[in-house]
Amino acid sequence: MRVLSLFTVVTFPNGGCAGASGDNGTCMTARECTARGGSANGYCANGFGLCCIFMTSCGSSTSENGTYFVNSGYPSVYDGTGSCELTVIKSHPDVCQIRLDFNRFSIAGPEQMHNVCNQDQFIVSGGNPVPAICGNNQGSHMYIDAGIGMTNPVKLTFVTSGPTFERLWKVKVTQIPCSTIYKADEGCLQYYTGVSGQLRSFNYDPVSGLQLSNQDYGICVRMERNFCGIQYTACPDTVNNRSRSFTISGNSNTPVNAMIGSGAGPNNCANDWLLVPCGTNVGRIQPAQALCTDRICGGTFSAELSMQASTVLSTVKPFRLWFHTDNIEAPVDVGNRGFCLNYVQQPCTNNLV
Ligand SMILES: *[C@@H]1O[C@H](CO)[C@@H](O)[C@H](O)[C@H]1NC(C)=O
Ligand SMILES: *[C@@H]1O[C@H](CO)[C@@H](O)[C@H](O)[C@H]1NC(C)=O
Ligand SMILES: *[C@@H]1O[C@H](CO)[C@@H](O)[C@H](O)[C@H]1NC(C)=O
Ligand SMILES: [Ca+2]
Repeated sequence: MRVLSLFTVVTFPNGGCAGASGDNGTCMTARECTARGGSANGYCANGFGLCCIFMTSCGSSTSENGTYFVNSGYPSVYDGTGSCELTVIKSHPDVCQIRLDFNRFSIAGPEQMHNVCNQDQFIVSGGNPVPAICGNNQGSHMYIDAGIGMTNPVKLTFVTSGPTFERLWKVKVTQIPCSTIYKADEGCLQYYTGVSGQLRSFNYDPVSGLQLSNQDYGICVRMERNFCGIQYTACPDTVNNRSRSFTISGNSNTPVNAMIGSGAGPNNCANDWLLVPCGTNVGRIQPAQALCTDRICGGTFSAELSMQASTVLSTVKPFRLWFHTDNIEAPVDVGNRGFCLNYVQQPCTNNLV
């Protein structure tokens, strides 16, 4: 029989753990958790450690990996105005990116003429340029470039102003080491993995979400092994008679065809667009590079001037889209929801290389 003396010290690695509440934390001793400002929430390391959760709100700073940044009064809603800021300090010089997961994200949406976030805003500063967003973004994420070494900290700010609104947010802040394979590619505000998935613009909601103005960012899909192309299809829209799951320009209260290209003119995408590199409708012959269509806008998702939505294939690698909007909507662009696309990667057969 093994006897543990009173003086045996049990050690275990400070790994990630799932707390009893469903939040994720870091496994450590009770004493360490208290010293670092966390709160113990269930056991880990076979009962030798406690799952220490870090949750913080306005005016604080954190260097703890996996910190949850919540609104003042969380889990109750916050209906006040002001500015609520979290400073994120690298836990280690070898941290290159910060991943933000919007577990809860409901703040006032944009004004309804030009869809500009001028009441409430979520602002990220200190990293790569990130467009300000607002509205409802639960389930969405962002990757922030934190630079190399101990650079300026990244700051996350919720600005709330304007009329009464039941705001709620809970943003998980994960620090990603430079050396890991799950780091996002350079220049991707959003980074998706997996053979299939769904991409949505910020504040997308088929019922009442409005496409946000002043956006300009990359959306990347990791090329999985043995996949050579990617197909995008507008998501099903179960609430509108005519699908609004791809409505980027035009008056969406009436049917609007797909528009393509970058020139000026009514059927071009000079102002707001989704760039799908060399996108072609499935079943069409891939054009020569010089004839590629890149920008798609309008109110129908297709790589051709059409009223009929289509699945669009792109074989340009790596897989990435770019979304751009200017700061004008009315009177030409009305009721646009932005986009929701389902993607499926295509295997390196069927003439895809
Ligand atoms: C905890 O981690 C799991 C696994 O990564 C994830 O699916 C879940 O959403 C996380 N929960 C929270 C509240 O962050
Ligand atoms: C932060 O936690 C995640 C898992 O939640 C882990 O993958 C990552 O390596 C951790 N970052 C650091 C700097 O330890
Ligand atoms: C859909 O069309 C029907 C019949 O034209 C109309 O009554 C209904 O209000 C429409 N619904 C929406 C959400 O536009
Ligand atoms: Ca616009």
